Amino acid sequence: MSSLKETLKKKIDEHRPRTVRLLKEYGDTKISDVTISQAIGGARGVKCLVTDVSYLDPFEGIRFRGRTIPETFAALPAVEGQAYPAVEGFFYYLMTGEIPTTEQAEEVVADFKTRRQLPDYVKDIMRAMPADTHPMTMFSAGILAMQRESEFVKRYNEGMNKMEYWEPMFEDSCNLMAKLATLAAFIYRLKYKNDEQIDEDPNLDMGGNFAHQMGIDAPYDDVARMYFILHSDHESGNVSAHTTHLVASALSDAYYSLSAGMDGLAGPLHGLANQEVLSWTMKFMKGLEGQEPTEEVIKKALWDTLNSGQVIPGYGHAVLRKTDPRYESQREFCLKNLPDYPLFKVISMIYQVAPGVLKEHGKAKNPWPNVDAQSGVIQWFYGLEEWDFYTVLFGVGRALGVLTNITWDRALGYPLERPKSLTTAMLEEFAGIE
Ligand code: CMX
Repeated sequence: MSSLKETLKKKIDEHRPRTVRLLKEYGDTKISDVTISQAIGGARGVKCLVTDVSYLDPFEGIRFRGRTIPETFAALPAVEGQAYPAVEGFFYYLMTGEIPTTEQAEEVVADFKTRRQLPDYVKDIMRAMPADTHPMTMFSAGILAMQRESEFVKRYNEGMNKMEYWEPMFEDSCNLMAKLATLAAFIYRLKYKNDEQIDEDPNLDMGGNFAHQMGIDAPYDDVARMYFILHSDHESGNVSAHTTHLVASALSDAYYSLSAGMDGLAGPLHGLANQEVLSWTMKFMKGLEGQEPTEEVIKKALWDTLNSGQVIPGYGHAVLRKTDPRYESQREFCLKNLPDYPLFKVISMIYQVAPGVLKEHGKAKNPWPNVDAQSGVIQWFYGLEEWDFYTVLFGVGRALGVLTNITWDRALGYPLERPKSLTTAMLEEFAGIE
């Protein structure tokens, strides 16, 4: 058994009694009340999900397994000669809560190398899709197409004991996780580079091989590592995580669940916002017709967007009430690596102006930028200008968190998710409306 699987098994065995005890002895303890506005308003703030993989504080931002973003990057072993850790080592950390040693991280890197080849039938399906298909549709379809490979389904059909569910879920998660960057690069080369595919490099980890198969030079390998890790998890209530968890709760396997989660990520209020930010900014710059952008013109463009009833992409958040640390982390990267890049300067100017505009507008509870406001500029700088591909990158990263979560869902025996609905008339009755 691999070190990752063995450690995970140990953690699961240690954790199970905690969940059992909470259910048996404290099952009736109240943790949340639900108001009418929460029932109508997307369950905002209702505490009814459990995850130990990450926690999102509205003011501090995300912690992965208890560590902030800088603490996580500092704690994980970096890839030899590189600034960022291997994505595979981070996967070990998310799954187990333990920082892997260099050897343990390298073991996952080696294991994923044996799993990352894309089946030919997936390539055929991608090639059969119309040329104008959105890359997120291709990504989700590619994941779904591989469902026939599911170990969970095989074992379930053989009559597996409930206590063992986590194991094939973990295997499916590893098989999928290893293939996602390969699938993403394949889609990219198919869609934008005339289907001129680049063979994998068996010497490289996920981030390195992704950059290689995309055809983008260093330091894009480190950019990929940073990007995938930053986008991995944002506790359980966001649309992609919640969808993946919900679908998996029906004992649907990891392929069905992740494909559904990616469909949620493809919405403009969620992961697609990274493409929206770039398309908004490029449209704005085109409108300048070569003139230098100023805060005044940016302000006007933001107001034009708001006055036409649209949202400012990359700003606002359902939970956060400050600048997203994932934004800050990417901003620091830009300040270090591309401080004078004109597009970064525009993005920085928007950061100076947009919060004030949103405050004045008075609707958004959080006027500060989220992860998506900063990510496109980095991709653009390194030559990835096809912004409709950006959400696929988010998807590869997000899979790290949601696949970890559904493995743990099966380990802890979380049941079918089934909240209760009420009718509008019932709400009116609660409200005392005649
Ligand atoms: N621009 C304009 N209006 C905004 C806004 C923005 N960036 N953010 C919020 N608002 C508006 C909402 O549309 C809502 O308006 P209505 O009352 O007319 O419906 C009002 O402010 C209150 O919304 P909220 O409670 O502050 O925010 P929500 O929890 O409802 O929504 C989010 C959160 C992210 C969908 C929203 O801020 C938004 O649409 N942002 C722009 C899209 C975006 O960047 N999404 C990416 C989020 C991160 C990610 O998941 O990738």
